[in-house]
Amino acid sequence: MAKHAIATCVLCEASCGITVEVDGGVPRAVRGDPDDSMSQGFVCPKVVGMIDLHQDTDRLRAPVVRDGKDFREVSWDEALERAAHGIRRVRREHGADAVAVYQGNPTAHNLGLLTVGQLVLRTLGTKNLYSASTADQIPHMRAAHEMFGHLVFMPVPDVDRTDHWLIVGGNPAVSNGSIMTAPDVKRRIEAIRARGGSVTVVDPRRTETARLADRHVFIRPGGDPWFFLAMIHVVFEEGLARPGKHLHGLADLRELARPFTPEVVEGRVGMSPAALRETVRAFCHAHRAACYVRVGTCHQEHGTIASWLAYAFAAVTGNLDREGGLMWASPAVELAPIADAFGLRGHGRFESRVRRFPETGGELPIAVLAEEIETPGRGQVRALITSAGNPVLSAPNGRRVDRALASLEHMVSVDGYINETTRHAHVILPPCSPLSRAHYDLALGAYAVRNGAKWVDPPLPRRAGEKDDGEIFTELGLRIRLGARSKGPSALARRVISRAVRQLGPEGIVDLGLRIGPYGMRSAHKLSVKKLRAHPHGLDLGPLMPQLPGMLRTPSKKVELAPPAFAREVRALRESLGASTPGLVLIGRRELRSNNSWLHNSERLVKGRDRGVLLVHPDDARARGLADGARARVTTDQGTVVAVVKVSDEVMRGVVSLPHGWGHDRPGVRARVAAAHAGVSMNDLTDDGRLDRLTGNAAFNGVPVEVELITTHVGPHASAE
Ligand SMILES: Nc1nc2c(c(=O)[nH]1)N[C@H]1C(S)=C(S)[C@@H](COP(=O)(O)OP(=O)(O)OC[C@H]3O[C@@H](n4cnc5c(=O)[nH]c(N)nc54)[C@H](O)[C@@H]3O)O[C@H]1N2
Ligand SMILES: Nc1nc2c(c(=O)[nH]1)N[C@H]1C(S)=C(S)[C@@H](COP(=O)(O)OP(=O)(O)OC[C@H]3O[C@@H](n4cnc5c(=O)[nH]c(N)nc54)[C@H](O)[C@@H]3O)O[C@H]1N2
Ligand code: SF4
Ligand SMILES: [Mo]
Repeated sequence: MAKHAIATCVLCEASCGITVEVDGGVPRAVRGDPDDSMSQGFVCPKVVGMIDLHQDTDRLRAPVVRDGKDFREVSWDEALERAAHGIRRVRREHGADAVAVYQGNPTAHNLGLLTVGQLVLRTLGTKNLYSASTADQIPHMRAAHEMFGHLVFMPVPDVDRTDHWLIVGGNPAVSNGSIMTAPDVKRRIEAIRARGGSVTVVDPRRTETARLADRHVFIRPGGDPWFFLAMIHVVFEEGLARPGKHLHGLADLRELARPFTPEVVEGRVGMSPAALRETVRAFCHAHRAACYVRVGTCHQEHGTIASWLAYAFAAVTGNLDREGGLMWASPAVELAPIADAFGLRGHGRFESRVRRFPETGGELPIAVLAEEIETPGRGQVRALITSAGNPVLSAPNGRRVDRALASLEHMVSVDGYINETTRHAHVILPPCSPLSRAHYDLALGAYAVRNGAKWVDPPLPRRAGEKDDGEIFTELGLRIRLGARSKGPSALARRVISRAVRQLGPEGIVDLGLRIGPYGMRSAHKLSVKKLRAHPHGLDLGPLMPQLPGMLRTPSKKVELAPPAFAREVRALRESLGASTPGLVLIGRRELRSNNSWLHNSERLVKGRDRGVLLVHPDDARARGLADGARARVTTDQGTVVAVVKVSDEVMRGVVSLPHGWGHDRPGVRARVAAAHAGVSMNDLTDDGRLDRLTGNAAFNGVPVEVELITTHVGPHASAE
């Protein structure tokens, strides 16, 4: 008899409620859960990945160790001891900084990794802490830190109550939303329009989201800081400012924006002054408007400035902390105290060894990892722990990362796959599939467009010997003897946190967090894990509520509109206005059935037409003799890939686009389906020297490239050279 288990899809930030049909312990089908309090039945095509991942025979079911080229299965005891022994040895011989850590994107969706994983990895005492955050949202975080007082205080658009949604550098119709848990974005966009509102998309590509919107305006890659400065300029010039309360630095912001008229920035932004002014007016004339920036505005050399100005634009137009504008969620388990406990706060307390790049939230930019491994001297990285990440494909200049990883003395990966990164590991510790672990959205709850809470018990039993990520890190942490040797002022705190996390476990931490949280014991909700278990489809905790000024942690207890560190950068922006723009530039894109560098081993998700095509504008194609199906060589200072061309005016003139996350044809990768659909890695082309100046975030977009015709005939697949 088939059973139906209630769960949550963890494959993206939408966190859709699902039901899984289970027959004889095997998941047969997955559907949207119509009773889910947040997603009400919505799922996207990627949801089948939850089953395919669980069933994938290439996914490791037992730990493996590598001697030479080949991996062999070993017992957990042997694998954990070997993993820990190497880490202990490198720490003993070369100090704590010689062990680096990289944590990838799925960490954000994994309760064990967000609790025990953070405890072990963020308290190792190494300054070589890296994660996908510095290839993603750290510019938003730094902006939130300076403006609102904490890195985790990133605001979200209140899409369900807005009258105008301005989307800059995000494509939620495909990504399903990011730093914004909003299942079924398409329906929400349609609802805005149905209630008489409108949606504008600003993007160098006419995206799937742009097609749902009322208006799309092209922007030159990297033009966003100038765009927002001019937007703010127009707000003041046209008397459209409606600054809300609790703001500091309004006059300074106005002064900073003064020189940046739409006419002055036109060349850099690639937008006519009329279109820019129209964008401001559409926003300001709406009763309530939300300005949403996402990864496209982060992957650039002034990503932090773009994030700051976007939030500031919302504030000066009276759309911050207001219904239908940018708001903050009130999650059932508060995120800031957890972030504090793990040292995820602040900026600039130490620097990387080689390039002297400052940390943010205790982390260094992923773009410097390779040089920290390659460069000899005290503090050189000799060992690496990766968890839920694939920097060989996801970091800028991935080929260099690939070479650097091959030179490590010791590498441990917590991952279910032997992929481009983990093939370099000496030990791989595989977690069970997401369908065999408990789930609570500890991180994403802080970025939901509606407050809610849901606890999921493991929908499927584990096979003998399987462990989840939390259990793996508990055992690894014990064997590394974490804390035993640590000294200094934070050592005691570290030991206290360590004991608390170990004794409570992930479920205990959530339970405690719920009880002391805003819907806990002191409220009418009385939330606890037990209470959530009684509501397996989740609890709706209502719309977003105003949070100012209580939540602010800035010294002034106000929203800082012109933080000095940012204001200084505006000068640089003025100077580089006239800088000549290169010929063609490359931007990335995401695809509905893909997920960064993974889920490519699911036949159901990768089948179909070749999606890894290079999009080229008709004028640029003509100038280079390129037509649909032609094979072209794409070259940067870092490398070359060969891709099949698709001519399309959906990209702006001067811009070409490739998806990231592909390139599975490297030797040793154990994922048969993915290898057969290898594609090319965009990050063979990107530059680890092009960074957001204020955070070191990878500037993946706007990379100058040359594109040349190789052959006009239709190639079977894109390939690396
Ligand atoms: N299906 C699917 N869903 C995903 C993922 C996936 O790989 N596949 N990845 C997940 C992850 S890790 C994340 S972080 C989120 C990201 O979520 P989104 O931010 O929505 O992701 P993208 O589709 O990359 O959107 C970025 C947009 O920025 C545009 N862009 C590029 N350069 C610039 C620029 O300089 N300025 C402006 N204004 N726009 C620019 C691109 O054309 C693109 O449309 O998606 C998540 N969801
Ligand atoms: N050029 C370019 N590069 C980019 C981007 C871009 O837009 N353009 N986007 C960037 C962004 S936004 C991001 S977030 C990064 C993502 O970069 P990464 O986080 O480095 O890479 P992912 O592809 O998400 O790799 C996820 C890995 O985690 C494993 N995994 C999945 N679930 C679990 C789990 O529950 N536990 C464990 N232990 N492992 C798990 C998978 O098997 C896979 O190996 O890429 C960045 N790189
Ligand atoms: S949008 Fe798709 S991938 Fe994202 S959580 Fe929902 S079903 Fe899963
Ligand atoms: Mo991401």
